[in-house]
Amino acid sequence: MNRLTRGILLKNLRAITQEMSRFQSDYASFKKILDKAQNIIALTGAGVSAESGIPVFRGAGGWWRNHRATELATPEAFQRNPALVWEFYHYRRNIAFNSIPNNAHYALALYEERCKQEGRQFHIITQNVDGLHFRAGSKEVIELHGSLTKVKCTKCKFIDVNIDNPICEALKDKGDPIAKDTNESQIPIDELPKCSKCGSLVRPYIVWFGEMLDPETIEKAMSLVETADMCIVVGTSSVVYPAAMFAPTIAERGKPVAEFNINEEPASDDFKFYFNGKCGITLPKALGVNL
Ligand code: BV8
Ligand code: ZN
Repeated sequence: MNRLTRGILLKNLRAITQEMSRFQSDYASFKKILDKAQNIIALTGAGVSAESGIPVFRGAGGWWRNHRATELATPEAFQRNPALVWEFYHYRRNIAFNSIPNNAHYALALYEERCKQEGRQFHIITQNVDGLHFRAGSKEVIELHGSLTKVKCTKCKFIDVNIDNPICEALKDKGDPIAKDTNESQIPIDELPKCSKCGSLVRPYIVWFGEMLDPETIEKAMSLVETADMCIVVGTSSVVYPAAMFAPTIAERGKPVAEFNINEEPASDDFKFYFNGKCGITLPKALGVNL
């Protein structure tokens, strides 16, 4: 091979590896900084549960019948047709309760354990409502948007844990995500799930779009954001507020943020590390946990 071709080949190879490394940080340098951090936050989104088979919120996974998931996750939708929204949440409860945590969940739970032994703080702030972090063994978890395992009474506001599946007889075998013809739901309102205290209609204990987050929850999350000296962002499109502002706030304070996503590009140039790939693979490697 003559010198010219070799030169061109080498230049191209350098460009490709440059491009690749633009979106693949060095695990060793990340680990060095991570193991010195004292107050670590892991901010997770639907992507952390994707390898457990739970559909993500946007893109193809974000549809149910011919509704966008984000249209059904609103108080207006529940007001208009509580049965349809309950069919959607029955579908989501059914998937979540029949899914198991994946290596990304377990890696976070093991790293929390390690931090506890080393006297360091490690908290998960999740946008997810599937409960898989708890099921993987994580203890310090803030569920920003509520949980599919709970219901809230529309009248007396009683919040109850309820993992019955189906949650009521009328929802048995309902919630088929493909059935296009049943755009509305025919279940009579008095057959929908009821409050164990006052017998009124209950709703999923979920923060819907346009609803305020629970003040205590947001306060706890914000105080962790203010003291964090390291943040890992796993499997989120970073478009939903206020969760989407946590990692940039930490980056603005000059603290390292590491993003784990399958996307081509990092969500923000201010993030110090970016690990491209399925988080079930990249996260255990980056946290140095053996599963
Ligand atoms: C609020 C519960 C104050 C539902 C959710 C106009 C009017 C009203 C409000 C607003 C408005 N404009 C803006 C707002 C605020 C609004 C908002 O942010 N809207 C966005 C869409 C612009 N926020 C709110 O309404 C919040 N409340 O602000 O109160 C207020 C009140 C009134 C008016 C103004 C302000 C409440 C937000 C909570 C909504 N509820 N969940 C349910 O789950 O049923 S949020 C919902 O989206 C889910 O929780 C989900 O987790 C979350 C975020 O999505 P992601 O988790 O990021 O998931 P997504 O699918 O988007 O991305 C997945 C990512 O994973 C992708 O990047 C993908 O590449 C990656 N991935 C996939 N597989 C893998 C992977 N990565 C790694 N490995 C893999 N294997
Ligand atoms: Zn009640």
